[in-house]
Amino acid sequence: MAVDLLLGLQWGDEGKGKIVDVLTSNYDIIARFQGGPNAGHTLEFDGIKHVLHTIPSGIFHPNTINLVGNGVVIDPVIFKKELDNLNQFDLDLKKSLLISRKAHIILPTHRLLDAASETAKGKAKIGSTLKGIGPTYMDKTGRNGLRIGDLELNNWKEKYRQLADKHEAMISFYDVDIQYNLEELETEFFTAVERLKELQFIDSEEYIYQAQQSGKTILAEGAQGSLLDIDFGTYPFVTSSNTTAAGACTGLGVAPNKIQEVMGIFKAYTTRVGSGPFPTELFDENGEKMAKVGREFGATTGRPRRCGWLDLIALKYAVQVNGVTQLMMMKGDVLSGFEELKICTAYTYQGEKIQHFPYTIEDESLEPIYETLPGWKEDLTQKNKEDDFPDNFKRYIEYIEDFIQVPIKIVSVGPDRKQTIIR
Ligand code: 2SA
Ligand code: MG
Repeated sequence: MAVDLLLGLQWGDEGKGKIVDVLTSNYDIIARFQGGPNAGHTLEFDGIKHVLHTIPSGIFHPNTINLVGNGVVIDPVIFKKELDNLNQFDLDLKKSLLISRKAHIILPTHRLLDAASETAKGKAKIGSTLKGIGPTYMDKTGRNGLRIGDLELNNWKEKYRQLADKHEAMISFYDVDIQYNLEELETEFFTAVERLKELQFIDSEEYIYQAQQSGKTILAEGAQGSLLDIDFGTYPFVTSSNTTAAGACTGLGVAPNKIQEVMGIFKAYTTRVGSGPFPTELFDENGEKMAKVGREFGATTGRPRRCGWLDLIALKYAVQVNGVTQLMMMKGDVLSGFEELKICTAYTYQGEKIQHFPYTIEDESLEPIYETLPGWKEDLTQKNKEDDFPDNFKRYIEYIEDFIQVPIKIVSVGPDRKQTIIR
């Protein structure tokens, strides 16, 4: 059987958690392939909100296997907290949650290094989530990392010590004032590692292969968004993993010709949390309204998200890089009550009109060119079929489909599982 992908097409927070949760019943396995506790995937059902960071969003479905793939970076401390939060549910995590032996581990000193690096950068900081993501991937590609499988070896604490000592030397190199008590952090870390060891560590690429051979259905769940991809995002204001479709191949060990549907999620407007360029960003009451109605706060850090109009040049770029076969539009309900809506359909760049995503969008000369569409007043959150949508909302959807040339298969009109219209 083939593997389907579900990816965010903007700067993250498109609503991946909700859609995975809605789609889970179609799949046997939900697998995360990159990122780590920087992610915040929000699920809402029975009137309660749940935020997941490293654990895949299929975890609330009793018959689904949830796999944390080799491309993910795991902080045992945060992972343990997530497990503790799941205690209130009757879940058999020893069976339903599997971890790749090849996934890399975030050490407490990785988090400190993240903070030191950001502090040293001052105004030029990336606006990272301070979860140690960048330093951990640096150790992975630098061939120094500690992996989940190492925890099964007798000498893993020696490996740990070597790496942590190196990090301490690096922290002092940064010449910034970072206060920490490593002993306390390590006690917490070692306790969390023991909890993690109660779960199943597996050779996940073999597991995924055998699952495919036996006809199981697999959904790869992306984290962050395409514009935060280490190669194709707005570098250096990106995360440190490949968030795009190719990342699912390397982050799980799935062959490219085994990928079938590539589902791309986008918000009906745009948000970004952290630093970096954002051409359609709004600094007026329209942006404030999106932030307020859309409750746009970081699900991991609580930071307010920047808001702006939908950028179809950026969206088309993400669709191209990922090979998106179907789109899902989230949070159209947030745009109710706007007199008119702007959509970016081109940029002026160095004096010329362009319709592609250039090398850098940080260029001062880059300005969005907008089309204006009429807004709608009606509340969408109670609509349960497309026929009931206001005409101008239908027009908004059709405009996007025409421009991108990929069908929008799901329209979400609210955070709950039930507020999902399949087309
Ligand atoms: P990092 O921590 O090294 O990955 O940060 C690098 C950049 O990537 C951005 N980033 C994110 N952007 C949106 N959502 C993310 N997850 C959380 C959420 C974020 C939060 O769901 O709301 O709570 O603040 C996420 N994770 C990383 C980050 O802002 C940097 O720009
Ligand atoms: Mg999020």
